[in-house]
Amino acid sequence: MRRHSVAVMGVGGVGKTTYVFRLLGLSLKPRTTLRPGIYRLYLRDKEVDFIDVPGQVATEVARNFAKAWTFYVDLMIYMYDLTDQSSLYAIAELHSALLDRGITPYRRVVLIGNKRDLAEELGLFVEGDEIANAVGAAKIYYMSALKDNVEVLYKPLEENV
Ligand SMILES: Nc1nc2c(ncn2[C@@H]2O[C@H](COP(=O)(O)OP(=O)(O)OP(=O)(O)O)[C@@H](O)[C@H]2O)c(=O)[nH]1
Ligand SMILES: [Mg+2]
Repeated sequence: MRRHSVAVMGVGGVGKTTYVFRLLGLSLKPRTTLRPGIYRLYLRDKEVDFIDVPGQVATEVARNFAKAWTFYVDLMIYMYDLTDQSSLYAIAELHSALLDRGITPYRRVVLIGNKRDLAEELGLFVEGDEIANAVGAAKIYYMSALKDNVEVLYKPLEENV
């Protein structure tokens, strides 16, 4: 079985751990992540190590990632909150903080705009195209890690690892 590594990064509160827990089939409600976590999950014939890092601000997220994982990942998932423009801009900052640390961070990168349910409710939907281009993301996924069916949540993995 081939092993793959995936990391999800974004500033505090965008829904990274919620996403990981849903992929694992856990019904726990996460608290603020305090230290990096690595979770193993299985995707058909693939074994995937999934890295979830804490951090309130971009530079801290980059630092935590560097601590947890010093070599490259197959897939980097940058996540932001669709209702929070600053969480999207933080991705660009996060990205350059990683490059500054001399980490060649990934083979492939995608962007997830999370909290789609909330964005629709509030009528506030921050589109990610520009930042996706800036960081070289292959694709953008809009979803609700909290409410979508798990098949929707698996798409970024199925299509990119
Ligand atoms: N409405 C809505 N809330 C969400 C969604 N995903 C996550 N949340 C909520 O957002 C809050 C933060 O979620 P977490 O998964 O802890 O966020 P995180 O990115 O892991 O945050 P840190 O661990 O601090 O970096 C929680 O209250 C979640 O229930 C979503 O898709 N929709
Ligand atoms: Mg977390």
